[in-house]
Amino acid sequence: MTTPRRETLAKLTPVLTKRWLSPDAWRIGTYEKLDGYAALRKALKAHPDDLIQLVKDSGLRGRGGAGFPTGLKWGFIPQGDGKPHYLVVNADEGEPGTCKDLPLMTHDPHSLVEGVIIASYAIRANRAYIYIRGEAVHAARRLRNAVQEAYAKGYLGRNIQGSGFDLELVVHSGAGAYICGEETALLDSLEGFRGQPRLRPPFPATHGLYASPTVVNNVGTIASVPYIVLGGADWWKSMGTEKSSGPMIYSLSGRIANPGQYECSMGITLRELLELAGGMQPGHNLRFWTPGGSSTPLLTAEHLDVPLDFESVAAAGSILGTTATQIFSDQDCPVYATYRWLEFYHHESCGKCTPCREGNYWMVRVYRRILSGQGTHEDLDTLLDTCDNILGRSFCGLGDGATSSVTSSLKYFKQDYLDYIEGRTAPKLSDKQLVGA
Ligand code: L3W
Ligand code: SF4
Repeated sequence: MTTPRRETLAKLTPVLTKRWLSPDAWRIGTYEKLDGYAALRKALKAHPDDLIQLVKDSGLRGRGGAGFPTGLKWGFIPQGDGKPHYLVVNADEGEPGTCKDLPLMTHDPHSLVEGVIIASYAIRANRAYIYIRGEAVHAARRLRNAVQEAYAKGYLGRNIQGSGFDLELVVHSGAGAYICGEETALLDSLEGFRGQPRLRPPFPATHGLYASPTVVNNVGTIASVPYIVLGGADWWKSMGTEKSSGPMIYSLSGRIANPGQYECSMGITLRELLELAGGMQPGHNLRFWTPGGSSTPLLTAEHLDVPLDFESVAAAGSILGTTATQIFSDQDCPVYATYRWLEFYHHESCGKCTPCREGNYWMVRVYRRILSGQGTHEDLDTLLDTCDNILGRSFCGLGDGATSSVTSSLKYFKQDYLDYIEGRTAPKLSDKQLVGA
C-alpha cells in the first residue's frame, strides 16, 4: 500500500462528504449544529429567480451521469403557467460500480432534504419526491426519518420558517428496476405505471410528472445546492475546471488497497485517485477501468493522467458518467468482465425497443460462445455490427450504455478475444453455461 504525498492529499476537497464521519450527523440536532439549514434560511430571503441565477453562475452540472447544467434546467420551468410544478430527486442509484448517493443519504440525509427545499422554492414547486432505489432499505429509513424531523421543526409543510412557502416532500421506494433510473421511466413508475422510458422531447421540464413541469435531478446535484447558497458561486467555481466546476464524489472499487468514496475537485486524475486509495492491491497492475460506471467506455493504463472532468474524459473517448471508477488488473479478463456487464444490461433491458431487447440478448449468447472456446472470428464482426445497430438507435440510454464495454474492449483488447477463439486461453464457461438462459 502506498502513502499519499502531501500535495496529493491536498486534492481531497470534502464538501458533500464533510459530515459523513461525524457521529449522528443524520439526526437533525447534529446537522443543525454543523451549519445545517443555515442555507435554507438564507435562501428563503432571496428571490427564487436569484437562486436560479446563482446555480447558473456556479456552473453546477448534473451528478447523475449526463452533466447537464443544473441552473439551465431549472430555468426551463415555465413560470406563471398556472400548472403545479414538481421536483423529483433521482435516488435510484443503480449503475454498476456507482456508490455515492447511497452513502450520502445514509450519513447526511438532511443535506439532501435541505437541498430539496431550496430547489423547490427556486422553481416554485410545492410538492417534491425522492425516488429511492427499492433495495436501499437503510438509506430510505434514514431519509424518511430526516423528512419527519424536518416537518417537526417547520422546515417542511406549510409556511416554512414564516416565509409563506409551502412544501410537501414524499420519499418513494422503487421496486428494484435499473431502468427506473432513467428519468422518464422513473416518472412513469412514480405515477404508478410500469417503469418504461417515454419519448423525449417533450422533456420533463415542460411535460414531467402528471404532464406538469418537473425538474428531475440526481441526489448529488440537489445536495450541492445548500453549499452553493452558503459559499457562493465563485467559491464553488474555485474547485474543478472551467467547464466542470466544483467537487465530485469519485467511487473507487476493484483491485485497489482502499476502495471507497473520495471527494475531490473535478479534474483529478486516476493516478492521483489511486495514490489517495493506497495504490493497487499487492501483485496487481492496472489494466483497464471505467471512468463512470459500466455504461462508459473502458479506459486503460495509458489514460492514468486524463483529468476526470466532463470534457477531458470525452476527449479521451469515454464519458465521465457517474464517476464510478472500477479498477481492473492484469489478473482480470476484459472479455469476461464485458460479458458480465452485458448480462446485467440484458437482464435490465425493459424490452420496449428492439435494438436493445434483441441486441443484448444475442450479444450475451455470442460472448458465451467465445468464453466457452467455441467462438469464431466472425463473432467479433457480429458484435461490432450489433453494437452499431444499438448505439444511437435505441429508445433510451440503457441500450447505448450496453455497447460501451463491448466496443471499447474490442478496441483495446482484441487479442484477448482472439486468444479464446484460437485456443490460447482456456475456456471460462462450460458447455452447460453456453446454452444457459
Ligand atoms: C429540457 C432540453 N431538458 C436535456 C435534460 C433531460 C435530463 C438531462 C440530461 O441520461 C446518462 C445516460 C446514462 N430541454 C433538454 C433537457 N435535458 N435536453 O437534461 O439529459 P441527457 O439526455 O443528456 O441524459 P439522461 O437521459 O439524463 C443520463 C449515463 O448518464 N449514466 C448514468 C447511469 C445510471 C445512473 C443511476 O445509477 N441511476 O445514473 C452513466 O454513464 O447511461 O447516458 O434531465 O431531461 N432540450
Ligand atoms: Fe427499454 Fe432498452 Fe429500449 Fe431503453 S433502450 S427503452 S431499456 S429496451
